[in-house]
Amino acid sequence: MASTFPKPEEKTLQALRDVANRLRIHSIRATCASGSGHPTSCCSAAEIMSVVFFHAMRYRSAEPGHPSNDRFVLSKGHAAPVLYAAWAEAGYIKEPELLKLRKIDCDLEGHPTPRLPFVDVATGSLGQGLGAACGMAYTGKYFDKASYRVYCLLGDGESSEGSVWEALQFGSHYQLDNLVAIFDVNRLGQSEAAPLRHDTDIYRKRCEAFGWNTYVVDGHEVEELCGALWQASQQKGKPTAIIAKTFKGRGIPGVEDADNWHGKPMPKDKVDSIINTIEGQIQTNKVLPIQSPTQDVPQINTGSIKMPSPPAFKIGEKVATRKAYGLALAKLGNTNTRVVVLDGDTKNSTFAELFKQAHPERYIECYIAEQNMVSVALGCAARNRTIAFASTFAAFFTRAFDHIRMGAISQANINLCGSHAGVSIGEDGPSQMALEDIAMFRTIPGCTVFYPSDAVSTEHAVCLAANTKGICFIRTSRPETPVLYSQEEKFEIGQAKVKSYHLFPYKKEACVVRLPWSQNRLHLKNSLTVVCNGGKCAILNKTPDYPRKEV
Ligand SMILES: Cc1ncc(C[n+]2csc(CCOP(=O)(O)OP(=O)(O)O)c2C)c(N)n1
Repeated sequence: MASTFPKPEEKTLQALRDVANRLRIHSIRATCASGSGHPTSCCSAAEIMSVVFFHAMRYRSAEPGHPSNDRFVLSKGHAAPVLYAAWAEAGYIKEPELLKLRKIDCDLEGHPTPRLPFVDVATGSLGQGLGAACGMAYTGKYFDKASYRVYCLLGDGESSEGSVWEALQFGSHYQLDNLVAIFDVNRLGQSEAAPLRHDTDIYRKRCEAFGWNTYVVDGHEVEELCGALWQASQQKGKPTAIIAKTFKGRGIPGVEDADNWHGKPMPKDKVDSIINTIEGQIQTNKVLPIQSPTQDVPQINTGSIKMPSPPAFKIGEKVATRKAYGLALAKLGNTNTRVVVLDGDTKNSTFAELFKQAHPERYIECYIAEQNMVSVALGCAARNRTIAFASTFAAFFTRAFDHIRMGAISQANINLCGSHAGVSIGEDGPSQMALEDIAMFRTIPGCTVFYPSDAVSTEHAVCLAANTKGICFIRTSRPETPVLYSQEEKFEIGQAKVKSYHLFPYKKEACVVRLPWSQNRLHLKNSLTVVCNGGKCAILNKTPDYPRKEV
């Protein structure tokens, strides 16, 4: 530690210890009342939470979603009760509410979701919080150019997830010195010890190798935590990792550091004596002042975005929909400076590069780490700070399915574009061919799926996606295809257009029809039912003949 660290006064340190013990008590009581939850995972993190929330972070406790506030991401989402307890200590949640944890009519869910204004991204599927925190830190540093900082708490067991290391790589590559990752190294996972147990030196070496400014501390010593967080605030050009050695179930006699206590509330007949023991260590009721944030976040507009001009394509002209996507993004970027684009080293295939050429300062290269790219997009879009579009081959989004699923639980507004859809990429072979993607995205609650059939409808899809809440998926194709629509054509979500259809004999009882817009089920005037997966559709009804019809 540098000698200039302004050591807090002893009474402040004691107050931080006391807050930590109150966080333990709240977590134990709440999980006991709900009969489920993870009190031991909360207890290991109590001092970390106390120091982060009541010493390091700057925020308005009455306005948890304020854009100038520092952000906190609880990546180990199962420790939600300690997060709720911190907001109760900060005065935002009323203490009795904590006892409604996990009840059907209470927003204090078992794992945090943005139903709560102090939660930016849902967590609970481990390994995803740091990627989102990277997106928030990138947005703070490069788009908002504001002084808010981002804190992320991870479990040690959680750090076995590869996506954690994708995020660590991203954080140092982009020099996110406004980002702090805190590893709660309590030795234990769910069913056994985490692989590195308490070997904090290996964590340190790994984080340093990933380019992070790294400190190892005793995670139950508030002074050490204050020191490491102060050091982090002084760092330029590197994110900070704090490896905090802790004990799971800290403070609970007979449970601390013991196996088989993960995800178990304390037995009801033992709770009073456990709480008495912890209360016995509390010396003060001192309320610590919370530092206010610097209000330097710019005013922005992320609603009602319009294209500056109609599509410039001519009917019959051959344009790949993937290229139309890139052209549309570049155009959209001209009208709104909060449009940002991410891609996973495929920008010359997805044509996201056309946006990069037009607006290089708003393009984020995420390299070949699709899970992290989705999480970074979620972080960028949190608090509606940006309108984020992220692209790769549609096939590769399938490996980020869980991140996309969590994005829906996060109520996120992000736009994903998958190129090289379907068999039309032919010679590249099946590894590059997106076949399952459309089914995958259609399982995501609230997701809008666009499968445009030409350049004009692609441009409209981009603009509609930018204005549509929830996750949007735009599916583009590699080959050049003829433009079908005029500049004036209007498009709406949920409305299919039948530009023309040609029924060709396929089998006696089925035909093939081409439709311009993705639609599940279409009842044509002549009462044929069409089931469509993208542009090619099968007619299910038996048809006596095979009409051709232009509409
Ligand atoms: C991706 C994923 N896999 C598995 C789980 C189930 N799970 C919940 S908590 C946990 C153990 C987490 O251990 P650690 O990260 O060390 O956190 P601790 O509770 O020890 O603080 C597991 C396996 C999960 N929530 N997410």
